[in-house]
Amino acid sequence: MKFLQLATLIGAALALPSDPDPLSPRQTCTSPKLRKSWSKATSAEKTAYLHAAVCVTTKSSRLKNNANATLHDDFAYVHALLSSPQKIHDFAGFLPWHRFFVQVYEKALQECGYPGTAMYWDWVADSPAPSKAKVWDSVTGFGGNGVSTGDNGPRLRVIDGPFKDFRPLYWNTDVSPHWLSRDWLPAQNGEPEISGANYSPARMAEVNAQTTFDGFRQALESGPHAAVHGGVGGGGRGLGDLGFQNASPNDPLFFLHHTQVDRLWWLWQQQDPQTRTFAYNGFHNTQDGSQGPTVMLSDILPMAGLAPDGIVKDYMDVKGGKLCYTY
Ligand SMILES: [Cu+2]
Repeated sequence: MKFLQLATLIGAALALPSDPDPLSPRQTCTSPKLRKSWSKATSAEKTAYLHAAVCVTTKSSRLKNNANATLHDDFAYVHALLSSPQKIHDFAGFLPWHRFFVQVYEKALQECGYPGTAMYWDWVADSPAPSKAKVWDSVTGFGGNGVSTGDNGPRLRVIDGPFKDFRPLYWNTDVSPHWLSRDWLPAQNGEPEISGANYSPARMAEVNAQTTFDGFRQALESGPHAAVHGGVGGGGRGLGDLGFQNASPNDPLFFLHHTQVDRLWWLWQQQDPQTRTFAYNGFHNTQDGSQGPTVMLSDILPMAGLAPDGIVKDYMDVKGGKLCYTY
């Protein structure tokens, strides 16, 4: 009896609110989960990931704004919705927002029975020959380049791999069902296909040389990040989902691309964790192109109903706030 009373008292003392004031001290993260490179994962791990990623394309929508939408479609819809007007790209919020977005997708995979964590495509390592990357494997990957099949409008259809029969619903926020598409940029002027020269180790070293958060963000977003989108998705031709910003999450590879972007930010933070983990600066976008207000760690990260909105400060430290992982 005495023990029970004591246990009850201790229990009451430990019963902290489950979701304290978001600006209060961070939750602890004692065993961060490791996020792996696709090229280093085992076949079993890759199979489990792909199985869950296919499951996400069959689960029903959380947003319920279209009867034919799936949970995967929700990701493309929310990303497009928050891009016009622009709330998630072309300013400091790009990095924490996409970190949050990857985490929401990682949870969706886990709700589909996946026991692992988000994985990344290390396109810096693969930049000399991007078309040889393991992510394109037709069995233990996402399938390869699209081809002209005549049944996909102008878009090039992905015809192998687990997503060959996947039909994303949206293009922008418009209902526009189509087959998943890719349109690799060819090798040219002696440089690798898929725009590989633009995310080489040398290019990435230039990005890493940036010493301010927003300098780094801008160099990464408009440099290697954009080059991968364009390289896989057809650049200005835009005949592949990943190549058009407001359709890009249609391609499940988007999340491996953005986990890599997230990892590169983490690597930059790790060069000087004391000053860089919470380094956040720059200005908000405005619709007329003028300079908006200064960004703050207390800014909201909107998720438009796909998940409860977040706050920037909870997405700066991969081992704090709402996060608990490492690379
Ligand atoms: Cu984006």
